[in-house]
Formats: sequence, C-alpha cells, structure tokens
Amino acid sequence: MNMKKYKADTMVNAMKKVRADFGDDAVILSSNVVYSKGFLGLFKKKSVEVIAGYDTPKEQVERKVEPMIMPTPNPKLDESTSQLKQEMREMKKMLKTMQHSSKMGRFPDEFQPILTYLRQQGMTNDVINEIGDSMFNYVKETKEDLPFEKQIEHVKRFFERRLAELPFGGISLEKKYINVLGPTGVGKTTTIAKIAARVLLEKKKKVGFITTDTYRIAAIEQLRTYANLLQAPVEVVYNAADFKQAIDKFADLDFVFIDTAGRNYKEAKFVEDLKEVVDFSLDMETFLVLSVTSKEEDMSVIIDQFQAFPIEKFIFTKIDETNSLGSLFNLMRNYHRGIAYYTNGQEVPEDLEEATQENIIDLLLEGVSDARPS
Ligand SMILES: Nc1nc2c(ncn2[C@@H]2O[C@H](COP(=O)(O)OP(=O)(O)O)[C@@H](O)[C@H]2O)c(=O)[nH]1
Ligand SMILES: [Mg+2]
Repeated sequence: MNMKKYKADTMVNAMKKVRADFGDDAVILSSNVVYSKGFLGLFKKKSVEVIAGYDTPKEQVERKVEPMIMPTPNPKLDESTSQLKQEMREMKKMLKTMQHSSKMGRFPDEFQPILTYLRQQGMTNDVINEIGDSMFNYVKETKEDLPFEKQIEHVKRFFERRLAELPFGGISLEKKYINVLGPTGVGKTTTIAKIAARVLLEKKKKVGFITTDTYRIAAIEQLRTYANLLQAPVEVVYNAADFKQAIDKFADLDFVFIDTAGRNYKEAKFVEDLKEVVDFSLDMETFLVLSVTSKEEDMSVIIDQFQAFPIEKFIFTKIDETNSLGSLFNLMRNYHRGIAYYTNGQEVPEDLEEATQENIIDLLLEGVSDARPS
C-alpha cells in the first residue's frame, strides 16, 4: 500500500488533495485536527492532517462492500431446529443485504457517481434507492436528460422534501433557560460557551452559566475560563437546593445556560439524578449534543437513552473532523428532530453555525462536485 500525509485547512480540502492523487479508491488511514497555540486556549488556528493510502482498486471495492460472514454449520447442532431457524434468519438477512448492496446496479451509469457519493456519505440503501428511483422516474416522465449538475439539484429537492417538516435554527431567544445534554466529550461546554458568547456579543443580553458537571474540577475550570472571558457569572450546583438558589441568584439575567455531565448516561439512574437536580419545568429549551465523529448506531443508542428528556433539536459537533455526514440526515429522519446548530472546530465563539434547512443540505452535498465524472 502507498501512503502519503496531507495537510490542509479543512477536512474537505484535505480530501480534495487525497482525491487528486489517489482518486476515489483512497483509504483514509487516520485523520487528525492539529491546533496551533492560541490565547488562553481560545482563538486557536486549526489544520487537518490526513494520512491516506492506496491499494489495488479490486481490494478497495471488496472493502467497501459490507463483509458478510457465512454462518459456520455446527455438526453437533445440525439436527436442532432452533439452529436451523437461526441459520435461516441469518441467510434471509444476508440475502436482503446482498440485494441492497447490488441495487445501485439497477440504475443507469450516469447516476452511479452521485449515488456512490451518497453511499460514501453514509446514506442508507433505502434513501439511495429512493433517490435513484426519483431521478429515473423524472427522466422517464419528462424525457429530458439529467446531467450531473441537474442530478445535484434533483437530490437537493429530494432532501428539501424529506426535511420539510423538521424544525431548524438556534435558540428561540424566548426562553430564559438553555440546557445542553449529551455524553462526555462531545463538546457541550465548548458549544454553550459559543452560543452564550454570540447572545452576549450580538444581542447584548446578560448571560450566566449553571453547571451540574461536578465530577471533574477541570470541567468546572473550563466553564469558568469561558465565563470569565465573557464576564458572566457561573454557579456550580450539586443538588436541587443549589439549583433553586442559582435560579434565584440569576433572576435578573436574560439567559441562563445550563451545562450538564454526561458521564453516567448509560446507567438507569442517570435520568432520575439529572431530573432531580435540574428543574425541567422552568421556561427552558433542551438540546442534545452529538459528535458526528461517533458511529451512527452509537448515536442512536445515545438518543434512545436521552429520550426521557424534552429534547427540542440536535446540536451536531466536530463537523470538521469527518467527511461523511449521512448520519445527520438518517438521525433527523429516524427521530423526527431538526438541528439547532452545528460546530466545526474548537474556536470559541467562531466555530458555530446556526442550522438552516439550506445549510444542512449544502453540508450533505459539500463534496459532491468532486464526484462529477470527468
Ligand atoms: N474538532 C472539534 N473539536 C471540538 C468541537 N467542539 C468541541 N470540541 C473539542 O472537544 C473536546 C471536548 O469538548 P467539551 O466542550 O469539553 O465537551 P463536553 O465534555 O461535552 O463538555 C474539547 O477538546 C473541545 O475543544 C468541534 O466542533 N470540532
Ligand atoms: Mg463539559
């Protein structure tokens, strides 16, 4: 395998360089976001380092197709009907996967580049087939050509229709309390610092912070550092009484941002404990923060575990660390939730975007022009 290291300002630009050298068959062996020194850990300059490798195209194709392991027949249980039933189920599942993975082949060659791009983004087979069918029917009905540029427009319209019902956009500015939930390390603290800084700087509002993340001193210090830079007060709360006191103390603030811990979210008691401390009946908006660097299945598990809270929308972080964003679309569709913000770096307050249907669709199709057939 040939290997090469690339450095660029964004993941998309790094991927462009990789594609220019290796084409679509390159494998990303590792990717890293590198930061130069900044002021108090803020306003750092970032760049992306990618190590890419290239194998023979045949090996690549094989790697892209989901590996399917044939169940090994067990001679001891050969006659057991339950074993047979199990094998039948596995065979059925395999057949279904095989049908799905070969289905792109039923679409015309002209559609393959865009459909392959969508697959690389992590779109599900169902979505890819729907898009393929929709383009196919369009050509059949209108008898018009659908060149690559028009295919992109067609896919955009498709996403618009699918996302039409979902809410997008940041905090409403109508509710005083803004609460962020999510596992440790996804970027909750950094993200509320970004949102609070925007509200303070752009809307000239008085903001404060409450943190219930009392497990790590470093987590409290991190929030205090951001709060100090914004000259905003912070209250650390350990229980419901502390929370009530903090609320009283912040009576004259416009917005209060509540930072929570996500360390024990897998434990059954987590929901109870958090509901015990934070008064969710207040005039409050709650967001679930997810990092797009997580696997989609893992994000689904996290969402299921946070369903007990009144989640309004998702916040997706670390967009800068991945180049496949299909999971955003899949999760929005599966859980009927829109997106409030997405974040694309560690810089506070810069690396935060309020989500709109349009910019999310643009993100999903960000690298699509690289898939244009030459
Ligand atoms: N690359 C990247 N890193 C981020 C982003 N958001 C947060 N981080 C980093 O992720 C790490 C964990 O963030 P933190 O806010 O402490 O997460 P928390 O545990 O959920 O509160 C920190 O190093 C952040 O700088 C982002 O959008 N992109
Ligand atoms: Mg935190």
